[in-house]
Amino acid sequence: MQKFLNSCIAGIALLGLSFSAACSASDLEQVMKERGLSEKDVLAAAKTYQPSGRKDEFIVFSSGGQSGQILVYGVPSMRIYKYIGVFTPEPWQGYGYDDESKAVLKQGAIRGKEITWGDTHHPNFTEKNGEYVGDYLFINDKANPRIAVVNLHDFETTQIVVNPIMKSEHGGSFITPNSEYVIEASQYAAPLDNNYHSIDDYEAVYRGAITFWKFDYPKGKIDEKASFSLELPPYWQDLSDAGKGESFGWAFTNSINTEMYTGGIEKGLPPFEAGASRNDTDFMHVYNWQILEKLAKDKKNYMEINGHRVITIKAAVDAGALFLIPESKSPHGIDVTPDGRYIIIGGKLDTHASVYDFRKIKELIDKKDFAGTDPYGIPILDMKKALHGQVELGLGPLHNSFDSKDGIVYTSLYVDSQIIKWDYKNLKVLDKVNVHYNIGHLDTMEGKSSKPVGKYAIALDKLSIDRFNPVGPLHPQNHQLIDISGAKMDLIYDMPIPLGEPHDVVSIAASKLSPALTYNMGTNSRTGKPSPYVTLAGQERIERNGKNVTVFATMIRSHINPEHIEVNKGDNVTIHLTNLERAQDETHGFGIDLYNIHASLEPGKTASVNFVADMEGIFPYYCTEFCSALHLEMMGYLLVKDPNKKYESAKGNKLKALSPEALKAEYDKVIATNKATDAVIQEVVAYLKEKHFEKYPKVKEQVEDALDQYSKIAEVKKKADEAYKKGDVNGAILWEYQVWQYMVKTADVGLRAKNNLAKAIATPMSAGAAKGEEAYLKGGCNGCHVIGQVSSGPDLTGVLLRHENGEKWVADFIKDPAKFYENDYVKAMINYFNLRMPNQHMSDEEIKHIIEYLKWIDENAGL
Ligand code: K7E
Ligand code: CUA
Repeated sequence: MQKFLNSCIAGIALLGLSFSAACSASDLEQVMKERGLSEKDVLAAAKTYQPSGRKDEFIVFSSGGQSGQILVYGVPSMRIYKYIGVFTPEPWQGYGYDDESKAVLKQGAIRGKEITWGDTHHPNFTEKNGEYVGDYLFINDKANPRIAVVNLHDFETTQIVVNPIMKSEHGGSFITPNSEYVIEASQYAAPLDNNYHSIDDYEAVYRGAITFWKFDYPKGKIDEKASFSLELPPYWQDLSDAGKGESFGWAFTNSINTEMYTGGIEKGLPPFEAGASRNDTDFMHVYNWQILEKLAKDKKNYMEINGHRVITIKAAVDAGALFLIPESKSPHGIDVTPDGRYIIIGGKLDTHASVYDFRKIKELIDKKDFAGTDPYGIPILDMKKALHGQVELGLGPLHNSFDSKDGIVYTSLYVDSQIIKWDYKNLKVLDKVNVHYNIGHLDTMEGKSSKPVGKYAIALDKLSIDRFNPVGPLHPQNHQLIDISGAKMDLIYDMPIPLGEPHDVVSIAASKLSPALTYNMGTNSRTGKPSPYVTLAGQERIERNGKNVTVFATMIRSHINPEHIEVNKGDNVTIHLTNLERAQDETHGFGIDLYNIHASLEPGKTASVNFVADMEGIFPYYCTEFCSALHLEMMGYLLVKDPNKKYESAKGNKLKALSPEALKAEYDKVIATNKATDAVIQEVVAYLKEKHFEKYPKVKEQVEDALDQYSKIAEVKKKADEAYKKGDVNGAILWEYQVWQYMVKTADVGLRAKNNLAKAIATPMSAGAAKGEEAYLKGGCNGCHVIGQVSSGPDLTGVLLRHENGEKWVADFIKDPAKFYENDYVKAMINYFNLRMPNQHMSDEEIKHIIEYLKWIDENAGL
C-alpha cells in the first residue's frame, strides 16, 4: 500500500494534479482525507517535494545566528545539507579540534582572548559585475566585530579577520560588485582605540566607522594590511549596501541614534530606546570607496589606530567622498536595486519604504546643493530632493529583495508579519502574503545581485510560536518558502531552524557551485595547500625526540596505521593523520577516548591533533565514521606509561593455543575462501574490461579505487606465504584474513562500479521509448511492476518474448485486459498475484510507446 501511495504522489508531482486511472483520484482523496490536506496543500507539496536522488535548483547559505555557524540548505526542498563551523568549534568537522582549524579559530582571538561564539548575520558571495560568483562566502560576527571567509571549494572556513578599531558591528559583510572590498559598518559607537573614555566624552571621542576589507581574489584571502577604515560620527551605523551599475564606486549605510543619546536607565534617565528614536529622521551615509581608497594612500588623510589606517571625517569630506541624507527614523534595511539606480530603505518605525534616486543624489553632490552640515561637518543633502518617492507598505518594513521582473521588490513587514510585493518605480503595492511570525530578512533567489532570478522567496521569521510541535520554551525559528513565480505570492513550506537566530540568507543557483568531492592527496584543507605532514602508505612511523612524540599515521578502510602508540606520561604528542582514500564520501573520523581529541579526515585530507599525554592508562582511539563493514575494527590503542613507575607483566592464565591440526584446517579454509572471493573479483574485472569501463569517468574512478584496494593484496599475501614457510601457521592465517579484507573491499567497490557501468552503457532510449517510459510512469504501472524484479505484479523484462507475436499480444492486453482474464496464462497470473491488470485507458499512441520502452528494456536486460 505504502509503495502504491508513494507512486501516486510521485505521479502528482510529475503531472501537476492530473491523475491517471491506476493512481486514481480516490486514492489521493483518501490520503488527503486521512491527513486533512486541502488541494492547495497537495499542490504545495508537489512544488517542494524532491524524489529520492533529485537535486535542488538553488543552494541557500543561512547565517546561524548565535551558533556562530552557517547553515546550507536547498530550495525548493528546504532540506538541510550542512552546517559550516565558522566562529564556533564544530566537533563533527573537527573544527576547533585539529591543529589546522584551531589556527583558523585562533585568528579570531581578540586582544589575546579566544572567543568561541559569534553572532553571525549577513552572508554574501564573491561577485563579478554584481552577479554572484559562488567562489567564496563572507559572513560577519555582530558581537565581536569579525569577518570570516568560507572557501566554497570545500565549504570550509579558511580565514577570520578581527576588526582592529570596532567594538561592535552590524553592517557586514557587504561586497562591492567585483569583490574588491568587503564592507563592514560598526553598530554601537565606541572609542576607536582600546582605552577607557568616560561616556561623558561620547560626542568628542566615541566614533562609528566603516571598514573596507581588501579581498585578494587570487589568494582567496582578505589582505589586512591593504584594508582601511573611514571614521564616522558616533551615530549607530547599521546595514549597508554597495552601489552597482550607475552607482558603482559608492556605498550606502543606514544609521540609528543620530541623536547621540547615551542612555542611563539606572541613573533615572529615559532608556536608550526612547532617546535614540526622538528625531523624525536619521541619516543615510553616502560615501565613495574609490575616492577613499586613494585617500588611504596618503598619510595626511588618515590616523593610525591599532596599526590600521582610519581616514578622518575631515579628509573624506574635503575630498567629496562622504555625505548624509536624512531618512525616516530608525530605518533598517538598505538595498540597492539590481541596476544600481535606486536605494530602498525600510522604515521600521515608519510605515513607509523610501526610494532614493541615485541620479538625483549624484546631481545634488555634483552641484554641491547641500541643505546644511551635521555637527561633524559632513554635508547633508535635502531628503525630498534625493527621493524618488515613498510608499506606504504597512507596519515595520525591514528588508528588501528583488525579483527578476523589472521594478518589482519584496519587503518584509516585521510588525504586520507579512511580505509585501510592490513596484518601486511606479510606487504601487501589488500583493501581500502572511508569514508566521515577525519576519526579519527575506531573500528572493539571487535577490540582491544585479541579476535576480526570482522564482522563490524565503521568509526568515523570528518567531514560530504555534507552527511546530513544541520542543520546550526555546522555539525554533521558521524559514518559510514562498512561490513568487505568479502574480500572487503562495506560501508553500515551513522549515524549523534549530540553530540560533538566523538573520539573513543568500541564495545561488546550484549550477554556479562546483565543490570538490575529494582532496588532492595530503591537502591541508584550511590552507588548500599540500600539508608538510602528508603520510603515504608505507611512510607511517613514530618519531621520538625527548618529550616530543610525533606520529605519522594513515587511515584507509578499515585500519589506522599505527595501531599502538606508546608514550610516557607528560609527553607532548602530535599525530599527523592522512586519509589515503580516493573514493568520494569515504571520510574517516579520528577520536581518542577520554582525551577530548577529534578530527575529520575527508578523502585525501591531512590533519593533525596535538595533546599532552597527562593521564596514565590505556585509551582506545578509533574511526568515528561508519566507513565500512569493518568500521568498528578500525581502531588502535594509545598506551600512556608513567616513566616513574615500575610495571610487572601480568601472570594470569594464558589462553590455550590451537593444535597444529586445527591450525592447518583453518589455514586451508581461509585459502579456499580467498580463492573463491578472488574468482568473483576476476569475473567483475573481466566484465568491466570487456565493456571498457575507462570510457566512463565516474566508473573509472570507482574501478581505480577498487584496484587500489586490490593492489595491496600482493604485499600482504607475500607476508602470509613467508610466515607459512617459516612454520608460523597462526601468522599466516592472520595475513590471509587481511588478504580477504582487501578482497571484500575490492569487491564492494567493484560491484558498485559494475552497476554504474551497466547503467552507463545501456543503449540510449529512442524518443518513442522515452515517451513510453513517461506513459508507463504516468499510468502508475510502476505501482505493480518493478523492472527486473517480481513485485506485486510480474517482471516485465522479456514480456514481449513470452508470447507468440508478443508485441501485438501485449498491446491488446494493455488495451483491454478484461478480454484476457479467462486466458489460461493470465488466469494463472491473476491467481498468483491476487490482482487483475486494470484497464488504464491508454491511447493507441501511448501503447505503441510503451512497447518501444519494453523493447528498450529487453535490449539492455543483459546488463
Ligand atoms: Cu535585520 Cu542583523 Cu540583517 Cu536581523 S538584521 S533582521
Ligand atoms: Cu573509518 Cu570507520
